[in-house]
Amino acid sequence: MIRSAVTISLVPQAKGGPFVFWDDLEAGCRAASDLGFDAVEVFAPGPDAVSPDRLRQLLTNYHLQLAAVGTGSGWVIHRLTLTSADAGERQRARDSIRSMIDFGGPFGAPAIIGSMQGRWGNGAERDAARDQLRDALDDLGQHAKQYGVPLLYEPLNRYETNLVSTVADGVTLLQSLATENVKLLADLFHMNIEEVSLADAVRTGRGHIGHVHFVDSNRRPAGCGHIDYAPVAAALREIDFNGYASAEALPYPDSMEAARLTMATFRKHFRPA
Ligand code: LER
Ligand code: MN
Repeated sequence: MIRSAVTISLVPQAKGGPFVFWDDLEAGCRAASDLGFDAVEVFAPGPDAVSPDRLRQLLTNYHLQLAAVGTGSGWVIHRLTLTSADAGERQRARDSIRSMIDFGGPFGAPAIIGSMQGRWGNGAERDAARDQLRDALDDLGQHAKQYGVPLLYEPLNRYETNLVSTVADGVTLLQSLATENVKLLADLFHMNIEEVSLADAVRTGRGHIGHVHFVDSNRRPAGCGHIDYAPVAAALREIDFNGYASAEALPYPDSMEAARLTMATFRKHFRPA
């Protein structure tokens, strides 16, 4: 069954970014629970921002799962990527992601590699960057295995990376890895920019899609742009996707309303009466 999740950002440097709830983990969990979400996806400044005990207590109190954890603070705060021209930066990027895998893993939550993949150029050669990305995904994917969770790799639109921007290229990348423990994150905002057909792209990702960022064409909450969700939802069911549709969207018009609008669209397509 496809489950619902909503993002909570605890990273002040990410202000203006596509996260529904901000700054206050408990308030975000309470709102998510009140609105009927199954889970929260947490974007934290690092693995020490929230103690595991506190997180467990909040998840228990509000009857929520941890859907996934972001790793992008390594980029947003420290400007690290897995494909930097600088070997020390690449190593620190890997260490930073590994620490987030260790944070989410005990909660059954996979870590997401999105902006931490970086891009080639600026001193980084294209083929070298691709090799570095593959090597890091193999290493970190295997590391995640001990927790029984995959590592999530997210193709991003052309303005955010020049490495992998479509589901098809993501599948090709995954097939070139030694590990089978890396899954794709299909973000409907990025896909709306890059794919010919969202539903066809979902079908191309059969067996590889592990998580969905559920958001509209303009990065507002699902239902506030021009994505036609019916064929996307049908394709996700057709490929037997049973992960999270997680609202990574702008807090438009505000956090609470963004979460409410997302839930209405989620229910319409994934919980029809
Ligand atoms: C970035 O645009 C994005 O979609 C995030 O999920 C990446 O970490
Ligand atoms: Mn995303």
